[in-house]
Parts: sequence; C-alpha cells; structure tokens
Amino acid sequence: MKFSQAIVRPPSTSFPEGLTQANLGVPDLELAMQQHDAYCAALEKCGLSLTRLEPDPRYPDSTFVEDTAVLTARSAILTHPGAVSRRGEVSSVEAALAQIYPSLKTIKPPGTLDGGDVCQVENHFFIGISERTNGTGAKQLAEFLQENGYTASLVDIRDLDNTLHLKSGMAYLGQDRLVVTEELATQDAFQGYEIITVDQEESYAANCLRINDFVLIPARHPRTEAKISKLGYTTLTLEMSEFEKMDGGLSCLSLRF
Ligand code: CIR
Repeated sequence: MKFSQAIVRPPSTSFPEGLTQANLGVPDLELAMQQHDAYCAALEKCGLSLTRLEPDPRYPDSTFVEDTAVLTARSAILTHPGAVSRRGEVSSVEAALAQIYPSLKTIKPPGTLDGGDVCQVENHFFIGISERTNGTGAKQLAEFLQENGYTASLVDIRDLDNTLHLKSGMAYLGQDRLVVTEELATQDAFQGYEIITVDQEESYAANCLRINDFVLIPARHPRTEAKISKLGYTTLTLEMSEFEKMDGGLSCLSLRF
C-alpha cells in the first residue's frame, strides 16, 4: 500500500487528563509535544504530506486521531468511538475528510468502533471486537467495506490483557507478514501469514507502522527492531514514552491514506 498523506493532531493542554489503564504515570506535555513533532517529521520522511488539525483541549485523547475514522483507497468511514468522552472528536475529523473524500459513511449507535481496532491487510480487514468496538459496529464496518469490494473478518480480543485495540497487538508489514504479540500469535485468523512474534517484554512494539519504504518502531525495543531489520526493512525508531503512558502507540497518532 502506498500512502501520500496523513492527518495528525498535536496533543493539547488537556492531554494528561485522557483515558489510560497503563499505570506508567502522568505524561509530560512538553515532552509529548516534542515526541509528536518527531513523529510528524518521520511521517514526512516517509513521503507523506500532513494535515495538522488544531489541538482540541475539550478532548484530551484527540491526538489519537486514528480512532475517529477508517480510511481506505476507496472510501472513508467515520467511527462512533467506544469511549463516550471521545465521541466529540469525530466532527473536526469529518470536516477535514469532507475536503478529501466525495462521500463519507458513518458508524451509527448502538454500534461502536475505534479505528485502532481495524487492521488492513491488502484487500482484507481484520476488525477487533474489544472494549471499544462492539459486534454491531464491526458488522456495520464490514458491510461498508464489502460494498467497496473488500473482505473483512472479526478477531475477538476481549480476553487479552493489555490490548486496548487490535492494533495494540498487531501490525501489517506488507508481503503477507504480520507482526503480532505472543497472545495474538495463535489466532486462527492469522494462519497463512508469515508471523513475526514480538517478545513479551517488547509487546508495545507490536504496534509498529509500515509506511512506504520505512517501518516506524517505538524506541527501546531492540529485539523487535532487529527482527524487522533482518527482513530487509529500513526502520525508524521514535521515542513514544509519553503516548505509551496514555495507552497510545505509533499507529494511533495519524490517519494515513
Ligand atoms: C484511549 O484510551 O482512547 C486513548 N487514551 C488511547 C487511544 C489509543 N489509540 C489507538 O490505539 N488507536
């Protein structure tokens, strides 16, 4: 998949008040902003031009723009986030996407869906059923995708510890290769793919991000970086400490298309 653009939103002053189960302490806003700047520079190095949305202090988690939409080469679908405190994030993303996509679909209640639960693998989409994405939301998304010629299947992650979203535990590298946590490695859904399993102590690095000629990896996960480099990918490491404290990873910080 070739990407040319991304939408991002820098953290706002309320960022430390967002949702988290990580127990890693309160994030440092200044440092988060620096890490976000470095993330944006990395996306640009990958060849993407960026649309930067205004930081929005009404929504502490709004820097995690990935959860508000699912973008494909053929369509854009706005989500109905599972966390009530995040639902207001969607309207400003909708305004930006309306400039780009001729029409937008929307996940409707009682369906809920977070973009972090959606992993595209060529023309197939894995949709996680999680604490945030329910069966109704997943079914609505699967139908929208099927209307556009894609296939979709569900992966239930509700029993997994420390896996907020499906993509907290997996990423697609291209060439039928999936990076997955040990917990997800045994899923029947992933049979037939080459599986690169991330060691338990490095499970945060399962949320890596292939963009064009590069794979972005969170800093300080050397074994995962070595495994991915060994396959011939050029890796870029990024310090993500302040986003990890808020349960966010590399994919969450942008919508790529
Ligand atoms: C939340 O709990 O919603 C945010 N603090 C983190 C969202 C991370 N997003 C993602 O994994 N796609």
